Amino acid sequence: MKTVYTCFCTDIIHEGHLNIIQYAKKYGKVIVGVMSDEAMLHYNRFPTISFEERVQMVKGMEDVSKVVIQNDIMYDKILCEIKPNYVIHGDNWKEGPESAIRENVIKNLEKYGGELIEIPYTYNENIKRINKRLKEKLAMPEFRRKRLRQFIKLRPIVKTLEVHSGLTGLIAEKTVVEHNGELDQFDAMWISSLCDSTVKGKPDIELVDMTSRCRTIEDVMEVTTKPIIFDGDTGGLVEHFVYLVRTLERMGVSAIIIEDKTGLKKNSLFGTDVKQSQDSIKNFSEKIAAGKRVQLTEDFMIIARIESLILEKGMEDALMRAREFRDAGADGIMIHSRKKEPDEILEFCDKFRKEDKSTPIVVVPSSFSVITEAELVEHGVNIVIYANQLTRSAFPAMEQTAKDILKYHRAKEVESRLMPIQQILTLIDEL
Ligand code: SPV
Ligand code: MG
Repeated sequence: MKTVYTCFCTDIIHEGHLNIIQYAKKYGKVIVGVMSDEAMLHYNRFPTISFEERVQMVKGMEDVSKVVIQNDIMYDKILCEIKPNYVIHGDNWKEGPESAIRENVIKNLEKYGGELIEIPYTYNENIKRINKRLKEKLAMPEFRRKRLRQFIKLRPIVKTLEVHSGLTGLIAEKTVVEHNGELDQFDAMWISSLCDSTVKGKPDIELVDMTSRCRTIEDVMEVTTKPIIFDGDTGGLVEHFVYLVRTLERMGVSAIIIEDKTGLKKNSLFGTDVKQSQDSIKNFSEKIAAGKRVQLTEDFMIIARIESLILEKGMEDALMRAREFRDAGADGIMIHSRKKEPDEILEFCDKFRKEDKSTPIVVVPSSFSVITEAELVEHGVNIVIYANQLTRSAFPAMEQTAKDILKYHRAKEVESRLMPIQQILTLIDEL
């Protein structure tokens, strides 16, 4: 009997999936692959049920002869293993990043004479509603909050993009690329103090108050599902910090990063060009411990950011602080540098990892942007934050547009650089 293969990366079975199975069974014995969490995270939404539950769900389907695990997005390995006569898929993958998967399937089927069957993708009001409900579930505080910890476990490195509005949130949420046969997307979002201030035309000196910063979080949360890491600057007074932890935790933020500075905070990328003072280990440890004490869930993370390298206090000081802050309860360590080369960051990571195998390390490669994610993984980094690149790319583009309109006394000359209205409209989901 001939075999037909299809891969499901879904956490709910709806009529679209049933259609595929009904169609498939006409061709032979139906084998369904369940895509692993790790593979799904490269391009799909986060599963709302566990991998084991997804396997059980598919096993329970009528007309499915066999369930296998598909560990990769691409089909090379699975098709080589089971060599089905047919692969069946909805025709919705002909466009966009998923077309790379389609090409991969065709290439692999050609190797042994297998055939691809494409059937019209079922998309109706009911399926739309189901998808929307799943998305809304992912956005709920109790689901969103814990997702950063889940990502740290599932991803070699958690890729985090700065966002400061609903629109930038949508970019972090929806951008998926295909490059060299691989698909990828961002995992998490960073609410930067620098960009949240800059977009308001304010300096990054803890001037934008928490009500306003929480409003930014709300704007982002309203239209996204990915987990949020909040830049909490110094965390302020301990007496205020504990309230902030509660607020963020309740909102569904996954982590706050606070830096061991005191007094009037200036942006770290000024380094020693401006006066900045580092907090004592004792004070800062107390702040971390106070935050951990008031936290109500196991999900929320307080990450300690060490400014010793920025302030040229040396590697030993940075390492000592890392140990102390971790022992005070910090759920992770962010180490920062403004050097062009990543050497001191990597030295810190290597030394810290030698003595501590598990505390997550966070790195923000703004000035040492040469470093790749693969290199960071090699040195034990768990989270990479692209902290300001969206803002820095938008500003020059907007400024140039403004200049050109002034210059030409009309907008025609800038038109070719602009996103078509139709495209910007489709970025925004309607209820
Ligand atoms: C931010 O994005 O606000 C940060 C990172 O704190 S940095 O600007 O590099 O200090
Ligand atoms: Mg900041």
